[in-house]
Amino acid sequence: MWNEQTVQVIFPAFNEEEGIRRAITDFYGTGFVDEVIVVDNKSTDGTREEILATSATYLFEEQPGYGAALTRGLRAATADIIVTCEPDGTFSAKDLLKLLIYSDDYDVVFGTRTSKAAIWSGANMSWLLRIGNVAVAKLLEYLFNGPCLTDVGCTLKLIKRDVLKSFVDRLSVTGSHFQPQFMIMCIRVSQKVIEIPVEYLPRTGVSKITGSLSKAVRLGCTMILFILKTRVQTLFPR
Ligand SMILES: Nc1nc2c(ncn2[C@@H]2O[C@H](COP(=O)(O)OP(=O)(O)OP(=O)(O)O)[C@@H](O)[C@H]2O)c(=O)[nH]1
Ligand SMILES: [Mg+2]
Repeated sequence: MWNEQTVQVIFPAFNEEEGIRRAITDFYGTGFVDEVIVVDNKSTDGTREEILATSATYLFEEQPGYGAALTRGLRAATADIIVTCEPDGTFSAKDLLKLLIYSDDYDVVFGTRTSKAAIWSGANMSWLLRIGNVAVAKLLEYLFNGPCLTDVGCTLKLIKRDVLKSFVDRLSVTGSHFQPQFMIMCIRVSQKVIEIPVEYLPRTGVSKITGSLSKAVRLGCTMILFILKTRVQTLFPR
């Protein structure tokens, strides 16, 4: 609970057996979380067993993809405050408090992993990945008249239920470029959106999205095309 409001944390999980239990325990350990919901995206390792050994709620998502898993969790969420995160050790449960404090004044709080001082040694945030993230975030910021944005891939975000419910049924990106669509929808429905720096730690387990340079570049291009296409579509509403 935070100021009389219920708090749920959603983790998308695809083969995260190494870090999932620790992530669940850490978030419950903050004392602010009423429920952790983990969306198992057809994991083939021991992720399911690890989740079931905790008090987290287990959901199964058949459709593969980072966006599909997150969307499933967001549609199931019922709390006043909903937080999304990854169970791969890259985020610190301590940062939940930062997001909650901002939620007193904002509807949506985006984390950013591109603040140099908060990037831990060994974290997967190369110079190129950092600059690429900032550049794509600036494109989104300027085209959609958003707040200062410096990251388009950070899963650690907070959103109030009323804002989420106004667009959750329209989320359609099932793949790894889910975040720009989520961010655009937030910016379009609320003036009270802010981005804050969060800690970015080394990963536990195997990287699935930005671990290789070619995958990261391809994802960056997909995000740019998505942002441009969405901006054009907003000029000609159906
Ligand atoms: N890639 C991928 N991730 C999924 C899927 N379903 C759920 N996830 C989860 O989504 C999160 C993002 O994937 P990551 O592999 O951590 O990708 P990333 O955060 O861009 O980069 P690294 O943390 O450096 O690997 C993780 O928690 C995954 O377990 C899926 O189908 N594909
Ligand atoms: Mg990750």
